[in-house]
Amino acid sequence: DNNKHQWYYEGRNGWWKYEERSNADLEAAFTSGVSECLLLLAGTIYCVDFQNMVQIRRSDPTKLRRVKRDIPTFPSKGIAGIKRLD
Ligand code: V3L
Repeated sequence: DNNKHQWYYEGRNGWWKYEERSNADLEAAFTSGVSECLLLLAGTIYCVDFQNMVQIRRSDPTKLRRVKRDIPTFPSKGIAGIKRLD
């Protein structure tokens, strides 16, 4: 089931949800057992490393964020940089 889990990346003081397409790609890759997943986000390539649970910018590996896989109701800042309205 692809809607039981949500992937999150770390922001300054909380977690952002990945947008739907990236979330589906991450979930498919993770459940297939591969060690990483490449994402193209607004023209920038990122690698999500499932061993270390980090997202790394390919062109600058110092740009690293923690990622997590959790339930969809885990508190988040919003989706892919779009702030949650509350
Ligand atoms: N999905 C969407 N945008 C991303 C992602 C992603 N998985 N990864 C990086 N970016 P870096 P606060 C984030 C954006 O890691 O206030 C948030 O989505 C990233 O956006 O250095 O710190 C917010 O829009 C950043 O703008 O390669 O919580 C913004 O940061 C840019 O790519 C501020 O969030 C460079 O990220």
